[in-house]
Amino acid sequence: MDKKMILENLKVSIETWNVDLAKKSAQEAIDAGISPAEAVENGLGKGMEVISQKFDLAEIYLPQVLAASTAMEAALKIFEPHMKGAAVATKGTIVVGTVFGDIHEIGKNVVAAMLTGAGYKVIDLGRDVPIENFVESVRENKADVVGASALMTTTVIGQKEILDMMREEKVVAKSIFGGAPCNEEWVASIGGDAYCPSGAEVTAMVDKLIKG
Ligand code: B12
Repeated sequence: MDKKMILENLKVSIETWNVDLAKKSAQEAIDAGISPAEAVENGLGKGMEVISQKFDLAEIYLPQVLAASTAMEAALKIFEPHMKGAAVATKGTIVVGTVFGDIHEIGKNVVAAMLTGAGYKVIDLGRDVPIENFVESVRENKADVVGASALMTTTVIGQKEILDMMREEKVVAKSIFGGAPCNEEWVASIGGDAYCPSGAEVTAMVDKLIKG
């Protein structure tokens, strides 16, 4: 099967919340030498965009979004060992998590896997993480970078609260943010260092942040 077809099948597997197709196509992608970043960017992620549009138009409802997420997670599990590479963590330490009140974690998981694969020590705090836990973890682990995901307009404020608390407690690290309601203007307005729109770009962006 050619590369284009495999990417199309990955997309379709999410659109149709077909776990078996997601797993099968993920394995085919690996066998065909498609990188996990490309599979997410041009396959699985495209399927999730369709799900998102249909949800917006009320053509589908939450159970279908959840089913699509399950298919996405099943595919990511298959890619995971291939994202971990020969990671001897020497490049730096990054704390990541999804902010308090927000249970969306797929994007954050993609980012964590990409960074781990690139040789960073990633401390993944999970989802729905209290602000103080981000700050505490950065301090304890002497992290170089803090990264926070927020997927809702109601929770994106958590990204600002992390920076506010770090300033208050004089905890110093570079910061990078992402998620649907987040953009460059928002990150600039809260005094963050970088906005990252996708997992495909995160490694280069974090490399740049650390090099100063
Ligand atoms: C899948 C999904 C869910 C799944 C989540 C499953 C899971 N395990 O994560 C489920 C079904 C559980 C869910 C629940 C809800 N959801 Co929802 N969900 C989505 C959906 C369709 C896709 C998100 C996703 O996984 N995308 C795929 C990943 C790969 O992409 P991504 O998240 O954008 O991440 C990439 C980049 O953004 C970036 N990135 C993201 N974070 C970070 C962080 C860092 C540090 C960096 C560097 C980069 C980075 O890199 C990632 C990888 O490429 C979005 C739509 C959207 N436009 O995002 C709605 C969406 C986010 N959900 C929404 C809502 C309203 C909800 C619910 C409140 C629904 C409800 N009524 O219960 C609940 C949330 C409850 C809560 N307290 O959190 C709304 C939010 C609206 C708003 N207020 O802003 C959205 C926008 C849908 C919509 N258009 O209405 N959801």
